[in-house]
Amino acid sequence: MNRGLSGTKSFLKRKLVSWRCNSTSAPINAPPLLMYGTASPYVYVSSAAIDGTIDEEDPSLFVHPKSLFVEKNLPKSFESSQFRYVSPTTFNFELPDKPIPEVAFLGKSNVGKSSLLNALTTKDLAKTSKTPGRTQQPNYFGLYPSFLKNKEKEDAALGYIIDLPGFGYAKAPDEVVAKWQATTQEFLQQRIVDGNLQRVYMLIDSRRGLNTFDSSILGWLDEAECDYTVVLTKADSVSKAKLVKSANEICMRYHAKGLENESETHQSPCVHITSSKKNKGIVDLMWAIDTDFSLGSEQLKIMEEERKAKSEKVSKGWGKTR
Ligand SMILES: Nc1nc2c(ncn2[C@@H]2O[C@H](COP(=O)(O)OP(=O)(O)OP(=O)(O)O)[C@@H](O)[C@H]2O)c(=O)[nH]1
Ligand SMILES: [Mg+2]
Repeated sequence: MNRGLSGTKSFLKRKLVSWRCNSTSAPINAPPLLMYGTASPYVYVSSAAIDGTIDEEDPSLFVHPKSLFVEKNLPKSFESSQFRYVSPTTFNFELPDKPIPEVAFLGKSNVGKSSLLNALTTKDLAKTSKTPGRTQQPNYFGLYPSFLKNKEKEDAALGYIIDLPGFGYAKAPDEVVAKWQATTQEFLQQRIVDGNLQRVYMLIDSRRGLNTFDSSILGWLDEAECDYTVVLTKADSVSKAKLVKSANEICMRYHAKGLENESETHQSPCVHITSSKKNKGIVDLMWAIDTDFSLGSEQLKIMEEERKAKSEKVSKGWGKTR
C-alpha cells in the first residue's frame, strides 16, 4: 500500500487537499493534517490510505477515496435481516464451528459496546449499565434473514457480532480482572486461529481518547495479525474539535505504525465516530460490518473447501500401504 507522500512539497499539498476534501467547511474547521474528511461526517480516513500521487485536477480526490461510505441507505443484509441473541446452548457451550464470519466489539468497561450493539441491531438485545463490568462473557448476536423460520435459523446467520466483556474494570478484585482479561484475550486468539474473526472494532470513549492500555491492546492485535478498526463512542458528549483531535491521533498512529514497521499494520485507515444515544454514525458502521460479513463469508467458504479437499486426500490415502 502506498503510505502517502513525503517531503515538504507533498506535505503542503497534502494539507491543501485535506482542506479541499472538506470544501463544505471553512478552513478553520478543516481537520488537521494526516486525516481526510470523507463523504460521511462520521468517518475519517488517514491520508496514508490514499493511493498514488495527488493530482489536484482529479475531482475524485475531493470525495471519499473509497466511496464505501457514500451510501446512506441501510445495507441490504441489515435491511432484510434481524439480529438475535444466540445462547451458548445453541453451540453446546462450545465456540461456533460453522464457516460464519464474526466481528467483535472490544474496549474499556463502560465505553459503550453493548449500547452500540443495540443501536446497530435497533433492538435492546444487549444489557447495558452505568456500572462498569456489565458484560461478563463474550455474547453472540447473529444476523438472520427475516424470511427464515426459527428452526431453520441455527446455521443460517449471515454473521455474528460479539459483545465482549470490557477491560480495566477496577472495581472487581484483581484476580477476577486478570482472569477476565485472559479469557477475552484467549477467546480472541482462538477465533483468529479458527479464521472466523474478521475484525475487531476497538471502541474508544470520545471524551477520553486513546490511552496507554488501549494502545497496548492495539499493539497486541497487530502482533496477532488481527484486522481492527477504531470507533469513537459517545460523540454526543464532546465538542467537534475534540472529536477531530481524537480521530486524528488515531490516524497518526496508523501512519506511525506504517513507518516504523516493515510489515503492514492491521489497523484500518478509517476512524468511525458514533453516538448510540443520538444514533449518529450507525449506518456507516453497518456498511463496514456488512463488508466484513460478505468478504469473510467468501473467505471462509474457500477455507472450508480447502479443508474438505485435504481431509478427502487423507482418507483416500488411508490404508494404501497395507
Ligand atoms: N452520552 C452517551 N452515553 C452513552 C452512549 N453509549 C453508551 N452510553 C452510556 O454509557 C454507559 C455504559 O454503556 P454500555 O453500553 O453498558 O457499556 P459497555 O462498554 O458495554 O460496558 P461493559 O459491559 O461494562 O464493558 C451507559 O450508561 C450508557 O447509557 C452514547 O452514545 N452517548
Ligand atoms: Mg457491555
